[in-house]
Amino acid sequence: MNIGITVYPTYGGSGIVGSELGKELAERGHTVHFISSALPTRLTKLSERVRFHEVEMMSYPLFEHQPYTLALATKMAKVAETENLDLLHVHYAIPHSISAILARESLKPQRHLPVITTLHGTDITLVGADRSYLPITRYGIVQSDGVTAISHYLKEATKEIFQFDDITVIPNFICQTDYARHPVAELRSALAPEGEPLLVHVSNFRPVKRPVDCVEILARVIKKGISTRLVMVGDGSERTNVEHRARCLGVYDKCVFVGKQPNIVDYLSAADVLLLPSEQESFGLAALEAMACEVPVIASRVGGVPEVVTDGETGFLSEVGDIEKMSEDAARLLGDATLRSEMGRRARESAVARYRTDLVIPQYIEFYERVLARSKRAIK
Ligand code: GMT
Repeated sequence: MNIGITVYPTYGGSGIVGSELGKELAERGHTVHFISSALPTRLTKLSERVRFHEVEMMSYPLFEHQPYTLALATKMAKVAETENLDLLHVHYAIPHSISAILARESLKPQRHLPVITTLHGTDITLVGADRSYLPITRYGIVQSDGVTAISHYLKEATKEIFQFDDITVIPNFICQTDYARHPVAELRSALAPEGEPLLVHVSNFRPVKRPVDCVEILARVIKKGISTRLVMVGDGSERTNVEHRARCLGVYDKCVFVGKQPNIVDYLSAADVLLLPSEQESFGLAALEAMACEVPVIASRVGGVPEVVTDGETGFLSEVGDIEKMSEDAARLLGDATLRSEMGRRARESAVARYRTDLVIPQYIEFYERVLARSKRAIK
């Protein structure tokens, strides 16, 4: 198949999933055309089967804001024609599904170009549910030729908010060979010079991730007499608040802020426990990546997280903001190497058994085939 994929190219789970999906499809013989405002961060290697088409924006004095949605639609239609795309697969409903539908409509006189939308979370729960965006988000979803969601929770949330339920759940995935714990002795001793076990947090530091809770947990764990450090991977609007709170709590020297990192697996391989205290999480890709690297997860019992992390088996779940319970769980894990490695082993087993690429990627391919067959039948 010739597949057009659109993602947000910057940091964020949906961009990672869309990019990794494209690479996996290419490995299975399909040709993938990424259509985006910039080269997605995970797309380090382009090839004959993985191509990139940049959306160019025309600046004009009349345009106070450049109309990206229209520029994207124009590019999608152009690539669809020149590269003979079989379908467009967009990740994140707003504005990608709207652009794809516009592209499809503009090509209608010539042919039908099926549009598939994958919902990732905040496109529904935050953006889509904002009253001002609700009707247009609903339109994008309803008008798509196929819709997938990355968790059962998200499917239910979409049903409730948009009264639309023709949604196929295809979960996020990990490549079990790329995401595996490996020796990182040098990094480990740089992060934990006294050999102490490490807490890690990986996110885009947006308020929804509640990264400040991580330093609150760190301070409480240290107070319980456990020697540890917290590695903060990523960057975003909350970082200054996190640093400020760490200073107030007197634990700033126990935190290592490493910013955005391309080699997440190295940091996970150096870590002992992942903290994911999010306010909302429709899946929790960071949890899955950690589990694949044998790192047990301490997370909020929210959204799709309980589908990924089994409480008491592969990590511990708590109510949002319950930093006391999260600290107790963290202290328990950090203070007990046997429990940690037992949970880490089960976490890896569970991640691989349920979310490995050779289980999930075929689900996307079958879904594409189903949508294509349905579209062909509708045209006849
Ligand atoms: O929250 C983020 O990190 C970004 C956001 C996105 O769409 O890029 O993530 C959402 O999609 C991820 C990939 O499917 C999920 O793992 C995250 O749980 C989801 N984030 C939220 O629901 C808050």
